[in-house]
Amino acid sequence: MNTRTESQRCLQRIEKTLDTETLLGAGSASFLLRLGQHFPRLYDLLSTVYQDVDDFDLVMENLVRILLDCYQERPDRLKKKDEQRLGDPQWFKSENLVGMACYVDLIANDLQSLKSRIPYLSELGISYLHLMPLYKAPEGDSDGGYAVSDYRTVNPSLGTMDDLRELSEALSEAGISLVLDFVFNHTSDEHEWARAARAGDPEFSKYYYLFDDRSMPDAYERTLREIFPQVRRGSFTYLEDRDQWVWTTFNSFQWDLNYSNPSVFCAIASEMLYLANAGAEVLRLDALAFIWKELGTTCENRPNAHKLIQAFNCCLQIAAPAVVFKSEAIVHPDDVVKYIEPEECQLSYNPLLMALIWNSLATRKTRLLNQSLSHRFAIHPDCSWVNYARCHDDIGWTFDDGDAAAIGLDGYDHRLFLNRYYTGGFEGSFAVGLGFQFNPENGDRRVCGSLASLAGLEEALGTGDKSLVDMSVARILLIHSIILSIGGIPLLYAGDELAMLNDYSFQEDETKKHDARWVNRPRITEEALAEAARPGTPQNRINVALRQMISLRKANVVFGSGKTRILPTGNDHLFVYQRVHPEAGNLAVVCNFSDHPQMLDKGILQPMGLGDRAIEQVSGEHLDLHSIESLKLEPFQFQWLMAD
Ligand code: OTU
Repeated sequence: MNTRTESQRCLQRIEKTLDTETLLGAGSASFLLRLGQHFPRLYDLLSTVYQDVDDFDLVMENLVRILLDCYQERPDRLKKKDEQRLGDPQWFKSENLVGMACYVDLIANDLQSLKSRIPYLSELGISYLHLMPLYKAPEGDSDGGYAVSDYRTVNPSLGTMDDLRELSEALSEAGISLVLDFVFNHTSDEHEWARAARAGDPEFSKYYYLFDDRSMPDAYERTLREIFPQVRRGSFTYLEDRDQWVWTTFNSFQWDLNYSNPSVFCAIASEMLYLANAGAEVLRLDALAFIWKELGTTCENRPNAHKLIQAFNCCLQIAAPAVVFKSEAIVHPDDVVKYIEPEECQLSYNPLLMALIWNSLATRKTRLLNQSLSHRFAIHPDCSWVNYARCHDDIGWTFDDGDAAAIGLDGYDHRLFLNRYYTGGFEGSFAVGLGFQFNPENGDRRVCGSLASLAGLEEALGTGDKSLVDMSVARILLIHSIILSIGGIPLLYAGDELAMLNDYSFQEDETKKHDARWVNRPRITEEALAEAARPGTPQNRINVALRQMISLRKANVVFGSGKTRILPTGNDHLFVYQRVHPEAGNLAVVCNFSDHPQMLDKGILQPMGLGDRAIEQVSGEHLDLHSIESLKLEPFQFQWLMAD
């Protein structure tokens, strides 16, 4: 029997047990319709992953019951949103979307007081708000909330689930989409599943990877990458009380879930839909690359990880279709794009653009940026990048060594240089940053620091040299100009709109001092807001210009649904791209990464359809393109050009 008929047979059986008559009467018609539409695919995906499971039909029956329960619990407001989004599936491609990521307790005190920050966010133009994990988590170090002890309970210091629901409604009324983390690779060791496993419960022991001796951990570690080598060497943690080893890719208190067990898939699907029903419009798939383990491989980006993510997406299509996935794959660019499909993740962080912007600032050259993006920027037309320069994490240099080799760079050496450049080991560097997770085995390390400090503002303010301050301001605006215009959802990290510097207070905190990423997670203080509001300060110049760029973006569809073309310039310091839109016309963005003026040959601009006269959108300046031979760009200057 082929899987199509098998799935039909299975669905018919399940529908019989569901009593569809009553369901239709109870307003579940659209659920049944969508179940019929998506069940064959869901069956197909899961049956290949779980082909060795005996009672597979029972797994499917259990899953459909979970989906139905979640659908029935879904608030009417969100069911309306489902219909609305199904009619406008590309809503996230709108120029109107501008994102921010923040910790609830660092931008406000708790969920209640965050409500009073909505006017601030709206006024800045924010329409997509990622609240860092706000769930119940261990006291003390919880990896910034990424060790979840209960997906259905808000961390008591931040409020309650009702507060979260209320906030999501208030955000929605203000036109802001709520983004929540779906931390599904691991739970904290305090999650009730982990506690049960630790107590020897046979069912929950199968939720994790527990080993009685080192033989399997050793076998796996032969091919694993170490993610947090400064926390603990290897990827396993010894549990003294049980005399067992548990798989912990990240911190020792984050236990990896065992997705080879279909009960884990079903249990997590239920938690996922609970978050969807709390009002999340986007779920950020944390550490999604790691969910499938296979001996003899890196246990990252495995084909079955993709199948599982697609299956989770299928569950959303059936029970909460307003919700989209954002991939957090901070991995090799070839692997990043494999998660980006309408049926898998509609959105994805763009870690390559992020890393290459910092590379170009350090080297003043755009060759690697051009070389890489010219063949890597284009993704599925129904999906979108989330472009960011800084986030709550470190910077990893995830460019491709082949792209580096193509312009004569050795990837390994170049990463060593970048790490030195951004962590104080390179004389003359403008950047102030900290190293993160040094691995003595391969010399690898990553970089932490706030956007403003890494771009030179901390150093410049320290010297008091006005020209250095001006340069760092220009660098910071250059970075923002790119993420706002290159195509995709721009995502600011809270505090970057105020050009906040590194926050070293974590070094005094016992629960944080071993994790340098806290240097780039500042508390938004009244002082920082005042500094950015005071005319003439560098923070104010940045804030004012950023606000202006955001409003320009939101006023022109060319920033939304258009297409991007990266253009070679013949000048190693310039980065030029074009946004093409059938109705709005073309936008040409030209960026100078050099600390010297650079000339852009007019021949590059000519085919962009700007005509003889152009307007630079930010300054409003008119340019006569007819009478010039080349366009002059000041150090770190950018221009957004459109036909006059
Ligand atoms: C994510 O990042 C989160 O963004 C981190 O804040 C968490 O600590 C982590 O997962 C665990 O939940 O290691 O340094 O290669 O880079 O998934 C960041 C992918 C991380 C990893 C990424 C991970």
